[in-house]
Amino acid sequence: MASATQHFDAVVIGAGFSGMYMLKTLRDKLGLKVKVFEAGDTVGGTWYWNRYPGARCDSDSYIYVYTWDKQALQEWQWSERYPEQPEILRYLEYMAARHDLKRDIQFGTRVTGGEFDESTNLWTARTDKGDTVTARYLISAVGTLSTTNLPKFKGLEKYKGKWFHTSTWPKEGVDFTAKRVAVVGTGATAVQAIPEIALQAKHLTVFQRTANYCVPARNGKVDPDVWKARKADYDNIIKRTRESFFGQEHYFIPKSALEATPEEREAEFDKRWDAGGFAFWLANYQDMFFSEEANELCADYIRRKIRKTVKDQAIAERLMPKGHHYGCKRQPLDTNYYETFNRDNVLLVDAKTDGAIEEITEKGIRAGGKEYEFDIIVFATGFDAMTGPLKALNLKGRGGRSLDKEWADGPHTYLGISVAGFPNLFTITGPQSPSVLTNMPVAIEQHVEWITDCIEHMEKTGKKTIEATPQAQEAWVANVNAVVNMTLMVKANSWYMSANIPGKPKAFLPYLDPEGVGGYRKRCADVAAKGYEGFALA
Ligand code: NA7
Repeated sequence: MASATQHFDAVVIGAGFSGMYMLKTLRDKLGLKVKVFEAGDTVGGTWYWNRYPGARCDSDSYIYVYTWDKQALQEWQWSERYPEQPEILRYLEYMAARHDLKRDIQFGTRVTGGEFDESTNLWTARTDKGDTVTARYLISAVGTLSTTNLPKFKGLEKYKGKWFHTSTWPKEGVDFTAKRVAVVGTGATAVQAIPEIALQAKHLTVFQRTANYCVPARNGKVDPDVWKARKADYDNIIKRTRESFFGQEHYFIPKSALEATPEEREAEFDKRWDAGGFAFWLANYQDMFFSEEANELCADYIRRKIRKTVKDQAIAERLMPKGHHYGCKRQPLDTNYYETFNRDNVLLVDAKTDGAIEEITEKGIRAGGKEYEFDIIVFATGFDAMTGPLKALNLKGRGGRSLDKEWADGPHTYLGISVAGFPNLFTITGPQSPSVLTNMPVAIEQHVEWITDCIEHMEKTGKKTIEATPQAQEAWVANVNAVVNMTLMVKANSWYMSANIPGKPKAFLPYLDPEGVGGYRKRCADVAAKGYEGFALA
């Protein structure tokens, strides 16, 4: 409902993991008047929208939680090693109810614009429902993977069947029974969805542009004794994950893969493969992300696993990643992914050997000169990651500057939290912060707590504005690039490198701190301790 302009101390955009906690701290810790706008019709963010079959978190459930409600940590019980989408949504509903968050969240409302007024030092935010509100602080909690990437396939408008994108999945689900289905994409999402869809569909065709390195998730029930021990140890778990490299309890082998004997290496690889999850990716030899030779040893191990799992060696060959390094794109976790290609009702169409997608036709997809007919097409083609959701807010800072123009060659931020020329704007898990390279709740809590302390400081000292200085911002951008340039990650055509969207300026989107998320936490704390070094306060 459109209403007269209302004023708040802070406006938060988004009610997923980030926005909910931001509301909690600003309202209940600092006593501010806060308004949250959320496009979905309940809390959840990523977990509200991504309802495709097989959707689950790739972090272990015991660390995929808020750590600030100690009672909830004891009370809430995850049912499996990796929480499934409906269960995460139930968890977030439970937390929203425990802390009475919904009363300050306006659902079904998307923020469509915002301007900073230099004469009043206030932000004005507008929504698609006609709201206009003002606030001193504007906080984006829009998530990193929330702007859908639907590639501009020629002919999609002609297609007579049904099509869906995994990131905006219908609430009522999709019935694949007796249907001929296509899945386009083989990223982390598709790797979760493909085995599930194959079980239901009459026939499934997978369109692969780049073969991925998948490692087994090894989901399942967790031993109740393990749960008990974890619950008793939560204080230490929290400390360890906060100080860790990736916000997970994974630690590199402090040795080069090249120093190990072949037998020793194989045993270490086996251990991580058998453990499942991100261990193979994030707890491997420490030079895996730096040395092509070390990396190739990991890549070769996975290729051998694919060869063993997939019966038809011609298909195995197509599924084997070649020409890009292991681990430099987001690691997909698989549950029967490679096994799915042994099924009679599954066909792989590989862009490199069978031909790339040329167009969508009335009846299906034409690739490599051949038309494939489908009742349903599922696009698992990912997101305009990290910068996409922020640009979509149409924010105007000092002098009417827009993020679009300021970020013409990629993001420019200070610490991934603040943008020069956009006073009192904070971006939770923004570009150039560790965010997607970590277990998200760890990164989110660190940002929310830092922003809360910063706003408390502003309120106590009577400061009206805080903004990154252009110098600090450019030094940060240089730092982000200098670190990642030492790794193999820059060579990948990944969404981390903005390479998944034609025309998107090539830039590394997150931040890889040399000391991990723990090191980044210290850096941010240090900035605050030095009176917000690199920021201008007025
Ligand atoms: P991703 O990881 O971006 O994967 C998208 C997939 O779609 C990937 O296999 C792409 O191939 C493929 N793709 C993208 N555009 C096209 C076109 N135009 N034609 C054919 N194939 C295409 O997205 P996900 O949703 O799987 O994962 C995103 C994150 O969500 C994930 O990393 C987790 O953090 C959660 P490509 O490899 O680019 O050749």
